[in-house]
Amino acid sequence: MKFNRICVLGLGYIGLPTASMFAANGVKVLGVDVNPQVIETLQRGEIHIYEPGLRGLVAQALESGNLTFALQPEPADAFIIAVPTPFYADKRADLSFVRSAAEAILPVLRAGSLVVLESTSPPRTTVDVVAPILNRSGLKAGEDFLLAYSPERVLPGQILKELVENARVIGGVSPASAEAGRELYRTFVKGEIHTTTATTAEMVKLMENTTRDVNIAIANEFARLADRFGVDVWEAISLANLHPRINILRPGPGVGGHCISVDPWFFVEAAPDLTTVIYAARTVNDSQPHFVLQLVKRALNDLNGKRIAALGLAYKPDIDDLRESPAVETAALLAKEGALVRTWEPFKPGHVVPGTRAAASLAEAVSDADLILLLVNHSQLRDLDPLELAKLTPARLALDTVGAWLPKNWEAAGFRLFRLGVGAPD
Ligand code: SAJ
Repeated sequence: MKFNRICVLGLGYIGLPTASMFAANGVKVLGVDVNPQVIETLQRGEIHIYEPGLRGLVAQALESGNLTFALQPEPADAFIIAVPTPFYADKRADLSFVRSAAEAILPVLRAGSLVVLESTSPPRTTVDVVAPILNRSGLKAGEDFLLAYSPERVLPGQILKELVENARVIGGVSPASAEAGRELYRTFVKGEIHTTTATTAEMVKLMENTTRDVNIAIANEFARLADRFGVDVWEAISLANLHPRINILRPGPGVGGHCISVDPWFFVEAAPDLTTVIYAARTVNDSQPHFVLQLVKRALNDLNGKRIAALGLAYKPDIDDLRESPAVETAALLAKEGALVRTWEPFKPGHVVPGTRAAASLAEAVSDADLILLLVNHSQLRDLDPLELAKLTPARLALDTVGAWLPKNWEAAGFRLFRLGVGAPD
């Protein structure tokens, strides 16, 4: 099958790199987004999201003349849906963006076209939600047009590399649909491409992120146990990981981001009777900011009026993404409990968490603090010299929730260092 012209719906963290990658590899691409501001920004040659290398790739795609933008799709050989699938407050999947993307394709769908859903979705979404919408065209999925599911699996911060190198799974509603998907992505994917059914491919994606969530939950539970039993969890994990078949992940203030803290709920919603472990893991990870709150209370006795410098707000190290961040939640919880919290996020200095104040610099954040709280393992925070920091702050208490700081260095600089997952020894 020949793909001369494709349409990518949704120009966020996945859609924009994907559209640009196809365009840079010689395919005519129409990038579609319902947000006029996004389209205007891109048409001006700017980009609205941060991802290393993305600006250059978009510029290259625009220069080639292959990438254009619009608010509505047009007829194409293939359509890729890469819109968000967030969840509602009660954790049910919000498929409204997937539905409206499918509805936008409806008027321009032609016999023989391929439609690929990339958005992370609950099991059976391609078959039970997308196919019925597209079938309203009078054409039938898997017979008159091709329909497949191919999960994005790229790691934020490394999207451009992983988009090309990662193995890719393409699940079709028919074998021909999966095969067409393989040909489409072969345009730029260097990793292996495996074909299967649409629902299998949906499950693969959810299983990957759920496994990571469960593994982080067990690490967090080990941290709580170590705290109770007077053990250093970081030492215990590194010793356990010497075993050839054990790889315990890192405890921390919780699990954030738009993927791992969201996707396991799709399984729970779809089959609540079968998801005991998955539900328990979500509960542990979601309650981890409350565990940190208890640690801060223990270090300061009483939170009321205490000044806390909260360092880092991103959901993980060395990125600027604050979505579902446990660091943000922890800062807000502390403020709610009466602490005076000043935050410092080096990747988003102006960002204000409700109830707290955003410092314009590290020095400002710590200038009158009673306690320094490390919430994200950003390289620049991990590498802070406690001797230098001691000159900037009256605080002599510090709490490390990510296993970044070496106790002997901090103690030598005059700090009492508390650490998540480290109980008081006998
Ligand atoms: N985290 C820990 N301990 C660890 C590892 C991570 O607490 O040992 C926390 C992080 O701090 C962060 C959260 O987990 O808050 C998630 O971070 P992550 O680096 O594990 O994953 P994401 O959400 O940035 O990206 C994941 C990736 N999935 C897997 O590694 C299985 C990525 O490949 C997916 O493409 C992405 O989700 C997605 O879009 O679904």
